[in-house]
Amino acid sequence: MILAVELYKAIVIGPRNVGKSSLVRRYLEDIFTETYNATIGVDMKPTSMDFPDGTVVMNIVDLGGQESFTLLRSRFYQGAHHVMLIYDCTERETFDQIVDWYENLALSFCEAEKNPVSGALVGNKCDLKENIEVSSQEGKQLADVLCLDFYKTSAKTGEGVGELFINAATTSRTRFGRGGYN
Ligand SMILES: Nc1nc2c(ncn2[C@@H]2O[C@H](COP(=O)(O)OP(=O)(O)OP(=O)(O)O)[C@@H](O)[C@H]2O)c(=O)[nH]1
Ligand SMILES: [Mg+2]
Repeated sequence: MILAVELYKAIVIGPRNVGKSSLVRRYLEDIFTETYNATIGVDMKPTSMDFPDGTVVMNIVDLGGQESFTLLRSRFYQGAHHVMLIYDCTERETFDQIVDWYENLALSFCEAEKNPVSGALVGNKCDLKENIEVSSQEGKQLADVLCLDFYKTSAKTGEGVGELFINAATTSRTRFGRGGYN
């Protein structure tokens, strides 16, 4: 029996400095660095995941969060099967921006896609327990309103990171079945 390969595109978005690239790095390379190197534009990282009934290749598209990339970013929204929308749970300002990010994303999707946005809202840096400004309960409530799954993560300790990316593959499979780009 020949097992099919399914191809999906997952985009990682959210304000600058919230830890998007760190989450991707933790998942793909299992490392964490304290120094901040802003993503200039976009960083694409394909990865494969084996399931009992076949392989998923997921192109992880990590988009720089700086204002100056707003226009560029929206081009990479097209064709996405899954979105990971990240905020920093120690910076309320980043949580307050999430609805705007979601609306921009939804606008691009409505123009270009048949399907509504689906994915996860992610409260990162949950290891910094003393500095939490946004509770998990608030995060979960907003995720429910936006019809997204909710994850609490730490790129530093690895908490929730594997689950987040496996969820990206499994929900893409559930929604788009075999195929993706095929
Ligand atoms: N304590 C802690 N620090 C984190 C965590 N994730 C990221 N950081 C730190 O936060 C800073 C920003 O991380 P990045 O992953 O570069 O953030 P980004 O969202 O990709 O930023 P842009 O590319 O500019 O949009 C770095 O100094 C990281 O070390 C985390 O889970 N816990
Ligand atoms: Mg980055």
